[in-house]
Amino acid sequence: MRALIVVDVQNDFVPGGALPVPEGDAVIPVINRLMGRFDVVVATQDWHPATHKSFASNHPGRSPYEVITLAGLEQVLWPDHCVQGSPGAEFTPGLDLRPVEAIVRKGTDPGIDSYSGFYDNGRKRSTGLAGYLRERGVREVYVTGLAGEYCVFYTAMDAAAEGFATFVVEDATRPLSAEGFEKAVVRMREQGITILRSRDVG
Ligand code: VGL
Ligand code: ZN
Repeated sequence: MRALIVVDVQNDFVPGGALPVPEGDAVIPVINRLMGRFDVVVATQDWHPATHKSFASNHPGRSPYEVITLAGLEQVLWPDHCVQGSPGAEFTPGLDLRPVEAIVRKGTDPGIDSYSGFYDNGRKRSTGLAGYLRERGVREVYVTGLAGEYCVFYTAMDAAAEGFATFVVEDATRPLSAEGFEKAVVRMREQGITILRSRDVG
């Protein structure tokens, strides 16, 4: 069985949102077309309380994109985004949610960020996604969505570490920065992750 993981295709991550990924909306039709080819489709949803410590606004005197130490880890400070219940946290209206069987919300602990759909950034708390996928008989995982060098990258790395054969569909993701994504691709390949185009998904 193989699963499609749709990472964080939410209003705040597409142009017009609070933390827009350039061309982020371009992934939507590609993902919609892929969904029908998978046994299981799951989506992740960045879902922060307004008090979240990844928000620069919760650190007086700090600005977005500064880097601090949070829970012992390097933390980029972000503009407020994907606040629980806000329009920016909703999936983009163009994303076809009908085939999505499970939605994993992450980033709910105000004290730590959670880029991966599997674990928080400190690897302290599991979302249960790996167990869910295993129980569904999944062995191959295809990762898509936003942003390429953050939540897609961390989700793919954890999927591989959990023993899933892992693929990243490059035209079904977009990064915040091209250079950041190039580095992420090097690390993903080292981890045995395959980067492929949607037309090459059998
Ligand atoms: C993301 C930064 C902060 C992502 C989420 O979805 O890649 N990036 N929160
Ligand atoms: Zn976030």
